[in-house]
Amino acid sequence: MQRMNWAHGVLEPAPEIRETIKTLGQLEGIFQDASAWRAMDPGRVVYRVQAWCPVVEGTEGGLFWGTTLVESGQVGSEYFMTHGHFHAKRNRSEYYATIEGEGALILMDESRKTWTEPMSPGSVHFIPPRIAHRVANCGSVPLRFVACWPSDAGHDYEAIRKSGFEAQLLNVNGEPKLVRSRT
Ligand code: PAN
Ligand code: ZN
Repeated sequence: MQRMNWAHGVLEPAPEIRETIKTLGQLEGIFQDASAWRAMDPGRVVYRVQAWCPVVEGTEGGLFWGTTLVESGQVGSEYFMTHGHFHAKRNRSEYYATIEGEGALILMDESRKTWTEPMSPGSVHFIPPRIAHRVANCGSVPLRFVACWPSDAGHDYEAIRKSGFEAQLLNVNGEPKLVRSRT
């Protein structure tokens, strides 16, 4: 058994809880405005993930539980966001549920069609099979959400590193707007 602190949206530290931090420096090529990215502190934390993986990664039939905290911020006009991925086993799905903050779940299918679902405290999101997913924080406080995904889903980050998402979530006159990078 593990314990969630629901008020803070975090798992209580325990030897079984894996914690990772992603800094701007580790997210090269992810944000659209490369010169804005270069001008920022590479050590600045963009998001933190906790994962409880009670079975060995790759095991069929198990589930993992995680929390993510995306800091508030922008690279140029693009909101701070997670790297984003397809699941390596493309037919594996996932739930996200928001605890605190305001943002958007950005989804993209294999034909690169991209859309968003607004995230706010209490929103629960089903990420269907074969859909790439990432989360942007559009607010002024950290965006915290929990996730539950199959232990054999795996993560394909390479597809996103190579081709990105079809559209970026930008701050346009103070409002989040999905702007297509290609026609
Ligand atoms: C989540 C994500 C987490 C961090 O647990 O892994 O929010 O995002 P990236 O993995 O894109 O860096 C999940 O979707 N697991 O499958
Ligand atoms: Zn996922």
